[in-house]
Amino acid sequence: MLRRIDLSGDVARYSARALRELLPRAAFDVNAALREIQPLLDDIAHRGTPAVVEAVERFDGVHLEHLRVPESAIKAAVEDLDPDLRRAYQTSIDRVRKAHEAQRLPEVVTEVAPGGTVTERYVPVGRVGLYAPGGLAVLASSVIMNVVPAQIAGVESIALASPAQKNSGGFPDRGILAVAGMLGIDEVYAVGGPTAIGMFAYGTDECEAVDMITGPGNIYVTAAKRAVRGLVGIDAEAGTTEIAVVADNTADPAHVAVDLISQAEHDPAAASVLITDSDSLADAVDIELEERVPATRHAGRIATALAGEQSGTILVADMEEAVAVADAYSAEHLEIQCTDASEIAGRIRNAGAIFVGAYSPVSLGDYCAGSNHVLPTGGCARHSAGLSVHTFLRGMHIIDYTRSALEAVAEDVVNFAISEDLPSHGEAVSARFEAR
Ligand code: HSO
Ligand code: ZN
Repeated sequence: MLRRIDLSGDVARYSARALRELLPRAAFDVNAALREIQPLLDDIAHRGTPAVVEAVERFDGVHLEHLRVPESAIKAAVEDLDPDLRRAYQTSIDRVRKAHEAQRLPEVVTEVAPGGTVTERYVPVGRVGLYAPGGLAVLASSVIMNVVPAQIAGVESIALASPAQKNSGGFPDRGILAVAGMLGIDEVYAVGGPTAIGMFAYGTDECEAVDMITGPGNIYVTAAKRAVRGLVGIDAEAGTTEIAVVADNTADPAHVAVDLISQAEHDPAAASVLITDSDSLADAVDIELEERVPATRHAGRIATALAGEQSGTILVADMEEAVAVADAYSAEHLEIQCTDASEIAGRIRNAGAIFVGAYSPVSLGDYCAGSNHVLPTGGCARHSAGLSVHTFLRGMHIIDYTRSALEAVAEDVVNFAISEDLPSHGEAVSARFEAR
């Protein structure tokens, strides 16, 4: 079922970059999507609300009198929640809060020289727009993953946008509304896709412009975020989801298979990659996949994702090669299902998040582990982290020197400035100590 790429014994011959070229990965042409949606963004920038209303009508088939969802609809969604689902939402919220509390950054004052301090202060972004996609799966869990870190960071104003659903009376999905209500978010817009990104970035008379936009979405949402970046801050660009599993012959092939299937369920373009030193495990996983995929609810897109260019099994000689391949691939989600899983996990440098051992599947992290599920895709885990409290904080230096502290360093500033042919920079310091 999964195509095989046999690198066993060869891994050390390649640089990480060359290795990356050999590994499966989906092509993701954001700039082509950007060309398609630029006129929409320009229209929203110029005409505001009417442009948003027309776009919602065109793309979602819903005519909105107001973009903003009334608070009564949010309250009703919370009240109507099935008790079991409410408990699941609450478990997720509680655990995500608990784990993200650890990401708070304290203010640090450093006395660099006697009388001269530099303070590292973290200031939350003022207003954030969170996007929760509709599409193939409407993900209420993503609202939790975005809102909780923003709230812990201290963001004062949080707006949420999610596509109007035809079968929800023109409101966003009820699960999304319910989670928003449970999190205390009352500013919700029934606007989806790149339209929502334009609305947040440029602002309209109904929705004040934001300082930062976060949240996942399809390639058009990603393209829109790329287009407005700079005008507003954005989190990392989200691509299609991916899972890599490092497994040896002690792994349970059924566990590996169900996890590969779980993320393939998101999208026909999702990537499921197995990295193993065991031919027999690779065969057993293939057998499990053959048996299980047809019985899944979304068999069509799962089969497409698993058979796609972006998925496959990478055969390696040993765990050392497995670690090198996993690092080169830099998966959004990396599972380690082998002996000494936590030791192997400790050697990994590039991954959005690492799921250790037989009982930490990615889908636990998608909902209820406490970890964040907004993670870098497409190899971006080499240089970027997932969404966190830090995403919503800006470090700021506060510089406070006394007269004598400045005087003590004045000569160094003057000499440095002269060397750059910027003598007035030096004079700004020395003038303070000249007799007048
Ligand atoms: N695996 C997705 C997140 C998600 N899964 C939400 C289910 N719901 C990207 O990390
Ligand atoms: Zn998922």
